[in-house]
Amino acid sequence: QPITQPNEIEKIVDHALNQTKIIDMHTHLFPPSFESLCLTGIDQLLNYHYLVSETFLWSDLPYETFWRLSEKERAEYVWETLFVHNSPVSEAGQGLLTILQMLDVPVSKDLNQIRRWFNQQRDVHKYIDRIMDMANIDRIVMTNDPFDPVERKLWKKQHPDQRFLPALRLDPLLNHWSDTYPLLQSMGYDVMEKLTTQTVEQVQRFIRDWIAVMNPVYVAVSLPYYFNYPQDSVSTALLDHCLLPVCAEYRLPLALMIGTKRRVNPDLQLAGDMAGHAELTSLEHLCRNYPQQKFLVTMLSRENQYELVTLAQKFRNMMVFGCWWFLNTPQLIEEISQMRFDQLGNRFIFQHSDCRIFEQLLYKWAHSKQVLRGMLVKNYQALLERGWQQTAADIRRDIDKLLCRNFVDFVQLPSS
Ligand code: RAT
Ligand code: ZN
Repeated sequence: QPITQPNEIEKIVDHALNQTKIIDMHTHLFPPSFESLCLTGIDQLLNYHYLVSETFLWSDLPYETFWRLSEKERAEYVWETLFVHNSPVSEAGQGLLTILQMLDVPVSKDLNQIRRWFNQQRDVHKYIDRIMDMANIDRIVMTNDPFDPVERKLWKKQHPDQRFLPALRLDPLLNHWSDTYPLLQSMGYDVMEKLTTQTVEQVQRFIRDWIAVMNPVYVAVSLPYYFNYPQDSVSTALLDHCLLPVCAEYRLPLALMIGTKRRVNPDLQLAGDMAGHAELTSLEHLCRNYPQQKFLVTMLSRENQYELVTLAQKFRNMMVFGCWWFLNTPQLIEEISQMRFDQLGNRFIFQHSDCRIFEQLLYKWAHSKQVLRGMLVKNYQALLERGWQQTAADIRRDIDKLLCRNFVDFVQLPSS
């Protein structure tokens, strides 16, 4: 039945948004089998690096003193600073409130009372199931770092939970070769600083070995804002001779997350990075030079979004995804996604969460979907006004593409 009334659209969009199973294609989450890497609970939530950097804005506590505190004490410090002595209006602050509200946690300014609720959630498997269920998340793509010694060991174990899909993340390889080749040597790869034929073969062997261990759905790197390709540089050579040939061999998409400016304030540790304006010609070269290679692309700088969307229009081997990191706020999600709808139609991956702690799935997706709802209603009402015959099934299909299928089809993932 074609839709005839504008008010039908809201209902259909709401229903479809509630029903559609999401695949969260970039997170830092791990299932419980990854032991210490699987993060849940209020103290972890308060230690989120977005909240930590905000806390320091209100505090003259020496950085070292903060980092010497236990995780519990740091959580208390963040809580006192941002939630007791301030109103938590930032996106990360409101996000925590959304989590508490969605989980029905009795909220007061007394952190210990909130902790009591979280302490009662003893079965981590059931707890995670409940959160994924509430957020309607079907599958979660992890970020898997073979250079992290803790994670490397954990890959010796079996990880049977099929809902968690690996992504092989190789930042150190491409971005810090001079620190990375000694690491490769210590892992048994016969490499040297100069990219000799043997070194190239050994780096390829390293990538293949980890593909065999992880069976990733894609390979990923984040790249600095000054990333430049092609260039007479190690990172160009590593891309052309090591990474891209192995991706081609396994038909693995490469995710490029472009525009980081790392360690702007190293005292903040993980919270010390920011964004920089990047240059798009490099991406253009990659897409043109490797037409068979699929690239999943997101960029960190707001100022790059317009160029990115126009470039994405030119290359079908590129799929734009998500509003990354500092762009993951309602205002910027709306601005950026509307630009994408206008120029790409429904052919982009609406969002990824970048969650590090499980409960964050609740707020990141609730906030993003709230914005999406408004845009979808507007889009379909505009089509109706133009006399377009559309059905609920059309709308459901489109929403499925934005939240799941565009990714699944692009990386050629088997359906769950
Ligand atoms: O968003 C974040 O939590 C950042 O710290 C980064 O991890 C970023 O998303 C990345 O994947 O590099
Ligand atoms: Zn991330």
